[in-house]
Amino acid sequence: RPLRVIGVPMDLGADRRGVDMGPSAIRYAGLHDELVDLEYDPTDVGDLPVTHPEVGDPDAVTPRTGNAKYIGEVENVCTRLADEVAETLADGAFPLVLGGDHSIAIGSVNGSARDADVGVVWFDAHADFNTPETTPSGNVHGMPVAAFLGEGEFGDTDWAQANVKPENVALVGLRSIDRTEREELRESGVSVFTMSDIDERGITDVTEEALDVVGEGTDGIHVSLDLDWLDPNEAPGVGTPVKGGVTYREAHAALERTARRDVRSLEVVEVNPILDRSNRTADLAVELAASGLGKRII
Ligand code: DIR
Ligand code: MN
Ligand code: MN
Ligand code: MN
Repeated sequence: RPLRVIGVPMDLGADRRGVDMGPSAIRYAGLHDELVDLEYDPTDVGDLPVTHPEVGDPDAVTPRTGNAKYIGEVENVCTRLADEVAETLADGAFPLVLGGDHSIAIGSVNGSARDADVGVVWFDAHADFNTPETTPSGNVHGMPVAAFLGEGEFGDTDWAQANVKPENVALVGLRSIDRTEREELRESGVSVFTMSDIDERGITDVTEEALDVVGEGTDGIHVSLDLDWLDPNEAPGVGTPVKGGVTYREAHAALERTARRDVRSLEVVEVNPILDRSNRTADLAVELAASGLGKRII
């Protein structure tokens, strides 16, 4: 099975610098060998170019729109990423995208959904459902789900909105939602599974329902894995840790269930090696990607 690794060293969508080193850290954690063990035929296409804030005058390079920081640069990178992902699929290969902050998902989802009806399962502590109108931080990594669904200002653009129905989107493991995004999320038609749901029903039950939702009537599933989904004790190398996340076993169980479905594309994001301890969050990203790609014990 041909697979393409696409690195996106984006950190302009988040406040904490260092997540641009995520793709390197994940590669260093042994991604290639793991993919070969899984009997994929991986080609690493390298990293997409991303500007650094230190280069020139940030406001000149990346004009703001409303209250979204670096939105111009996010648009450029996501447009290129969408092309890369769509081309990978058209060539019959599986796209594995390495972030970078979660703003890149706008590109991954657009690429995955270019020639197909796609559902999206979103493993995250956060809802990522802010818009430039509602965001308390201005950080685009808090907006990708709203963006690819064309909420708010994103609906006026041609690069953000994707061919994805809110009814085919499920957010799993949430425990941090801004007051401003909560109302929009409730009205959106997106399925939300909080940590409380996981406490009450267990991870396999919740994951199966989420996968049913995103798979219903679609040609395939895009899997978006934000490492801050896990408890910070397990995944300390993330920019916005929130306590009370899923355990190591729950994370593997969810991705193993996911792998049984029609997974079309996968991204792992928000690994921040500067905040990590001995690259353990990148190690975890490789392990969980492997589970999501079908790794089994026997
Ligand atoms: C917050 C944080 N909701 C924001 N979002 C994060 O800035 O909009 N998403 N960290 O992953
Ligand atoms: Mn950078
Ligand atoms: Mn996120
Ligand atoms: Mn998050």
